[in-house]
Amino acid sequence: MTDLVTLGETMALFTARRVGALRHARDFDLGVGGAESNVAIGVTRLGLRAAWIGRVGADEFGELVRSTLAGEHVDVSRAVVDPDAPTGLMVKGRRTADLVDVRYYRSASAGSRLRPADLDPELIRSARVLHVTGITPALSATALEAVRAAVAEARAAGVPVSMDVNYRRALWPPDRAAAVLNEIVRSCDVLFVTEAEGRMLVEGVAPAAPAAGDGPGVPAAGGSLADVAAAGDPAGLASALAALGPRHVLVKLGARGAVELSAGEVRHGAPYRVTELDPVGAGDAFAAGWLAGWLTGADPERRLDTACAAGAFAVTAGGDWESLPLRADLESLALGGTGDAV
Ligand code: KDG
Repeated sequence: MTDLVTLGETMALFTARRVGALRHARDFDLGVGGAESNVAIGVTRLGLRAAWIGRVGADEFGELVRSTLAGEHVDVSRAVVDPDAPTGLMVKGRRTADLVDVRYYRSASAGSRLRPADLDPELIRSARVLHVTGITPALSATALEAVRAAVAEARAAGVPVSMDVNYRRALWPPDRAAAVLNEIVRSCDVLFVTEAEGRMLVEGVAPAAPAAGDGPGVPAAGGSLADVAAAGDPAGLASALAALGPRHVLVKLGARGAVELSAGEVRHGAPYRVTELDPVGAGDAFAAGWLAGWLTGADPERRLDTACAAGAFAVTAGGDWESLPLRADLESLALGGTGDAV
């Protein structure tokens, strides 16, 4: 049985090795990245079973995507190889030592041609959770329909739906994103947002986050619930989002940790102090950590802590998913082996 089923686009990812303008990069690391497959890898590393549905081109990069996910024990048996479109590309540069910049070459890619017929309804019906993101609906009309169909299938079968908003400014404007994603949020059980994304959903305000990437995830310095409240009102935002339908709302606060609203109770997840190398993928790690805790019946404090620890781990090395933790890594973080819990 599959614990988590997800669908989306996974691209080949070129990462410049040297800091500076991309035009001066001389060599690149080649890997893969995709928000949904990052979550699938994240839960698999924490001992669960995950399946990824998506399209890749009939090319070397498509092979790379499938073999990388399979190598991480993600079930890719439903991945479609599309002979008529290439695998999408993502290029990651380091404009400065602290500034990661991400560019996409994915319009008309195989991944963006995902469609409802690519879904395996039986796989979705038999899963314990369906995880979707706000990236896939932005890729094309058929990809949006695929997300809608997957969510409808899950709901009809009583399978909980999890969604990470993952707003990507490079893909669509905030007003269109808010309108489309609001509809999906209403069918969700679990919702992951940054504060800016949450405001976009409830107020239609454009997130100030960068065009791509995950936002800062959950790295660095400490913060109490009072600091959190002073910096905005994440608990209030969580209630406004819960009013749309989700039973669990997770607001990611970057260096200030995270706030969860579940069953009317607000919890603050404390951040972990780690050295940040690459923030991209931290939100996916957070979602994977939370979902793994939820699916294994961890108590609410522990599952939120697991999410924060997984988010912290993800920023400690390059790559969108490579630094996702194993269970043993989480223990070492809690023991102070890799950083100081604050
Ligand atoms: O969440 C990390 C993702 O940004 C990355 O892996 C690629 O899916 C991706 C996207 O669309 O940005």
